[in-house]
Amino acid sequence: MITMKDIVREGHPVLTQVAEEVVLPATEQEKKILSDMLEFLKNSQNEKIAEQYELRPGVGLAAPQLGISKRMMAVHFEDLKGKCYSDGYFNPKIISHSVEQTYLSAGEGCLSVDREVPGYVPRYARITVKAVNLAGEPVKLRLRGYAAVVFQHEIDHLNGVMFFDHINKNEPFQAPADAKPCDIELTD
Ligand code: K3U
Ligand code: NI
Repeated sequence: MITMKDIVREGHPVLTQVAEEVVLPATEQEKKILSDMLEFLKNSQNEKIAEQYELRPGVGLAAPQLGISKRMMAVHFEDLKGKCYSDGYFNPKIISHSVEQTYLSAGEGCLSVDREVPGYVPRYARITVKAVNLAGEPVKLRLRGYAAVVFQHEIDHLNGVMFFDHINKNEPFQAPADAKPCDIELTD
């Protein structure tokens, strides 16, 4: 099973590289890695298992975070409406996105970053992603709000981009123009 000791930390060159496309159909070894990544996320959100193995909770994980420079990512979370996203993806690609941006009001964290980095991370509010899932099926996902943020965080890892690369250095808490946070219910 994957534990925190398998996760590379900032400063490792793989986190700044553009990962290679996976030649599809994926090999059994690639499918096993991706399903282990999904299992890690489930374990990390299970209180008992996380405590036993000292796992930090995560909602997403990308293969470069394991030192593997391939375009594979897994997610495991529920959005604010309770919709569940739990799968692994090969070669995810954002094929369209909104002009409107959003951000998480508490900023973002990363399992490869052992420190708090304060500031808003501007993200597209809505994206459409094409990928092949763990079952080998081509999928087209229309994502908004929190789900869009999680996928953009993970796809960034496949492009060698870290969340703090997006934070405004001079004004870290300056909200992107016309953007609303996606984790707070706004009444008007
Ligand atoms: O955002 C996290 C979380 C964990 C449990 C419950 C609710 C939220 C933990 S940080 C996280 O999951 C990163 C994982 C990473 F770095 F390995 F990719 C992904 C992330 C996506 C979007 C926003 C913040 C963090
Ligand atoms: Ni991350």
